[in-house]
Order: sequence, then structure tokens, then C-alpha cells
Amino acid sequence: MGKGALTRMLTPDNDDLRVAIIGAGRMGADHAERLARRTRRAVVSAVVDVDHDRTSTVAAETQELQDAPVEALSSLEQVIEAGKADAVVLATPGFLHEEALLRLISAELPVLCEKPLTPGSQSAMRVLEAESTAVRRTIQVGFNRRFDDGYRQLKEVIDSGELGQLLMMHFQHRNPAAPEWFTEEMLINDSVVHEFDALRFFTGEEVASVQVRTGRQTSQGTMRDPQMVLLETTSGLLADVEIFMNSGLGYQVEVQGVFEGGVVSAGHSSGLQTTAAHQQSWPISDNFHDRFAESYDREIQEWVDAVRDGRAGGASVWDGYAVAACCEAGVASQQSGQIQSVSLIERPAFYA
Ligand code: ISE
Repeated sequence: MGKGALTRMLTPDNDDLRVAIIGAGRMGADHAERLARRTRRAVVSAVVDVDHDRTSTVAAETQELQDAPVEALSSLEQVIEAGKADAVVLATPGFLHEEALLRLISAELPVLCEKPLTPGSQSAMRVLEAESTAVRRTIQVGFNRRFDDGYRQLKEVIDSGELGQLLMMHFQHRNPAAPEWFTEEMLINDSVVHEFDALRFFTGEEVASVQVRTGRQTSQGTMRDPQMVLLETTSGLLADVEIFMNSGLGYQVEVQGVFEGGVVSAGHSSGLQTTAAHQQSWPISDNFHDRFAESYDREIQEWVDAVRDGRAGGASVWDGYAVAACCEAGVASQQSGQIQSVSLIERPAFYA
């Protein structure tokens, strides 16, 4: 069996991809549920977490939803050693990713790694170096916006050139309230991380510089909030991101492209619009799990299909590395208020 191919042969129609979920927190449990309930040609074979109770609960709940047994395990090593999975969803906290990814690369197991790839560009580079000695990509980074319908449609408008040159982009990223444990750095590393990837996705360019400005502050929460993040791509396209963690307004993530021939927005609520009592209204989600549910479903299904076909899709380790470098520049600019340049190594031909 060649490097990068599945370690077990699957038949096209009736054999399911066995997926182990590593990390049984909110995101891991969510992915287990969508794999068991809504994903074709895949089953969850194991749930792994150091928290025994959580592992057993998620494994039992997942098993209820599918026709195949789910093992509750406590280490990734058990999955690899005993050949318990054909592929892995890595949903542990980011600081645990590097070690797991290096092990998974050496075991040749395809991975969908929840963002971030790793918390810093140095660790991301070590993963990149390890993966790029393989025959093909086995790691997909879970930047789910790439699978959102509106984002994809906007990308098509940009690529088609039908409205002329893209001149500028505006991003709006509002959460109703930051969790208690949320830090100011996380505002960049956990939230704006998506816009770094999205701008690269839309333009096909790297981010050249990042500047974070803080102005008037909400009285809600404990950190400087909202913040304005200004980005410039390598060709000079400018973009701004309003990140507002304690907006109190619900979950609103939108993007607008300003073209020579028009303006296109994506990300508005897809619910019903109501006109009554002299006003129009539409629903706003409370959280990203609801707002982006379809994009997560599509991300997992397309990943399963790609793994089964021996292909790689979505964001690569290169994307994860480039975004980690943007985050470092963003956090540095939070401190300095200055424009921070983003410097990257030369892109290896492996990620062309
Ligand atoms: C969270 O981790 C996400 O990934 C959400 O998409 C983002 O909107 C939120 O701010 C993050 O905390």
C-alpha cells in the first residue's frame, strides 16, 4: 500500500470509512453526531479523550445514532496500534495538535484537524516539514467558512470576474458574548483566525500585514472589545475585520466584497424575513454551531468523500501555517498598535 493511501481497502458502495474522534469536547461531540447521523459512507468507530466519563457518554450517544459499535478509548495510540480507524477527526485543544499530527503523519492516517492547525507558526512549520515528505496531503485544516454556501458563492463571483476587479473586503464578526475564559489574544487566535483564512481563500493571496486598532470600548466583558483588524494582501488589497465578542446582538458573521462593478455581501441570516407592524425582521443565530451547521456538514461529507477517493481538499497545512503567522502578527499588533508584517517561508512545491 502506497504512502498516503488508506491503510484498509474500502469497497465503493457498502463499506463505511471508520472515523475516530479525538477529543470529546463540544466540537468533537458535534462532529461525532454529524458523522453518525448525517454523513454518507462513514461511521464513528471510536471516541478518544482523557476524560473517561465524557468519552463514554459521547461514545454511547453516538452508537445510538448509527448501526455500528463505537469504542470509548483514552489515547490516540490505542486507535493507531489496534487499527481502530481509517481516518481521524482531531478536535482536541490546539496546543495538543502538533504531537498528534506528527504521530498521525507517521501512521499515514488522514486527518481533519479542527482549527487552529497549531497555535504558532514554528510548530505549524514542523508539521509542514513532516507532511511534505509524504507522497500526498493527509491533513485538512477545519476552516469551515470555506464550506459555507454564501462564502462559496462570493468566491465564485470573485473568480468569475463578472463584477470586475475586487477592490476591498469588509468582514463583520460578532459574537453575542465572550465565554468567561476567553482572553484578548483569543480574539485573534480563536476568532479572527477565520478571517485570515477567508481573505486568503477569497483572494488566493497571502496576507502581507496586520494591524489591530482599539477605539471605543463596550462596557460589557473584561477585554478591549470591539477591535478593528486591518489587513493588506501581497498585491495591496485592503480588508477590515470588526471583531466584537460581546456584541449582545446574537451571532453575526458577514462578509462584503467591493468590486469595480458592484458590491456583494454574504452571511446574512437564511431564515424567514417577516414584514409586519411597519417593520421587517429576520432571525439571528445565537452561536456558531447553528449559524455554520450546514458548512460543518458539508465540510465533513466532502472530507469523507475525498479521503475515500485518496484526494485532499479544504485548507491545507500550508494554509494552517500561513494563518498561524497572521495570528502572531495580529497578537503583536494588539500590543503595539503598529502595522506588523507577516513573513512566511517559501511555499514548498508540495503545496502548489
Ligand atoms: C469559535 O472558536 C469559532 O470558531 C467561531 O466560528 C468564532 O465565531 C468564535 O468567535 C470562536 O470563539
